Amino acid sequence: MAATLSEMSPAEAESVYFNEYPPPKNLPNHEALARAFIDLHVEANRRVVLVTSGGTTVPLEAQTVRFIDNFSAGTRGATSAEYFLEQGYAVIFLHRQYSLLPYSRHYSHSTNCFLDFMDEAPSTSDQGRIVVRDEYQKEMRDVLRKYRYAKQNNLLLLLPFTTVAEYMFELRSLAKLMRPLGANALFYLAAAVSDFFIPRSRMAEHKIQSMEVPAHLDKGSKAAGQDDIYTGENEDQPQSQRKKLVINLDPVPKFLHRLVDGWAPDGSMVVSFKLETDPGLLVYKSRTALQRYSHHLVIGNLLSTRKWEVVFITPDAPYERWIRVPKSRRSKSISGVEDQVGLAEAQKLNGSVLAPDA
Ligand code: 9Z3
Repeated sequence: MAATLSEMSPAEAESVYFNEYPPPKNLPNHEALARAFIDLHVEANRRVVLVTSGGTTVPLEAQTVRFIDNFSAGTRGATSAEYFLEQGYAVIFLHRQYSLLPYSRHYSHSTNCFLDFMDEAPSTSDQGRIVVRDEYQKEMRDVLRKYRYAKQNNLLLLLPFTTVAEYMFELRSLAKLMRPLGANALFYLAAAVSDFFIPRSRMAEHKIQSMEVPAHLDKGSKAAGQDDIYTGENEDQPQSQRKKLVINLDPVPKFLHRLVDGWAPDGSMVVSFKLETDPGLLVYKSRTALQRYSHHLVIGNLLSTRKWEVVFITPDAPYERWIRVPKSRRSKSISGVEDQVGLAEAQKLNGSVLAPDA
């Protein structure tokens, strides 16, 4: 039996994985944008952070109708990106398409529709003109100014991904392109990356069918192994006898190893996140990740408390440090978006500075 990717060395798994997929269509364009962005900031001797944000998907079909998604709204990544910009970093924001973005996140959340911030101008001369409601003027002006500043000074590059394979290709390319930055590069990996996937070789080409189709019409709608559990004959059969779908997923290779050891520039800093739901596992899993990949920091968080508390796991003392937003500050901001712990937020609360050379 052929070895699975998780049984191979990281370098071997890399070559098998990346050979199995065609590179994403947008990759050359994203690489060109990133190259120009990085050149600009190398020239300015500015620190550049790659922030990853949002969840990756795992398609069940090559022509994808169904997919498995990973939890993440993109709040952590988008919020942290704003703080990094405030600290003087240029930000490459590698995000799940349509997830929250820096600055616009204040007004784009579904419970926070931008229309609620607008009104028709009250004066007769301005009648019909749309304006921002008085109570939101100050906050929106502040957000707008920061957004404009980042845009006009070319400090924020937005690059979208959807699938876990796209994410991997983008991460690898961007890390390699960031090499000229050396110690001015920081990786802040907040994206929620799928742990399991269907290898391309086992993926159905077309939409997986829940009922048998005549063999001469079937151009590849079978999930690998689906025949084994087929119980139905045709559409007239009782519901209980229609086809089941059993999905058999392989572990996604852990490319953090390759990022730290191969792709990222020497001297750069790598921060990863660990998401758990069982409080008893969080510190153990975060510490294991740090030991396994030998990077600089793992920020652990629990699904249920992620907006208020995180734990920093570091290779040196203090090894484990909890950072909590005080109860009094767990209020909603004026725009209705909850504040949450981000890296820079943590810096403010603790007076520590996290930078590549810190
Ligand atoms: C996180 O733990 C993020 O903090 C959240 C943020 C996804 C919880 P939201 O976007 O949520 O604010 O709604 N990310 C998980 C990072 C992850 O999946 N890490 C992988 C791993 O540990 C790869 S580095 O294996």
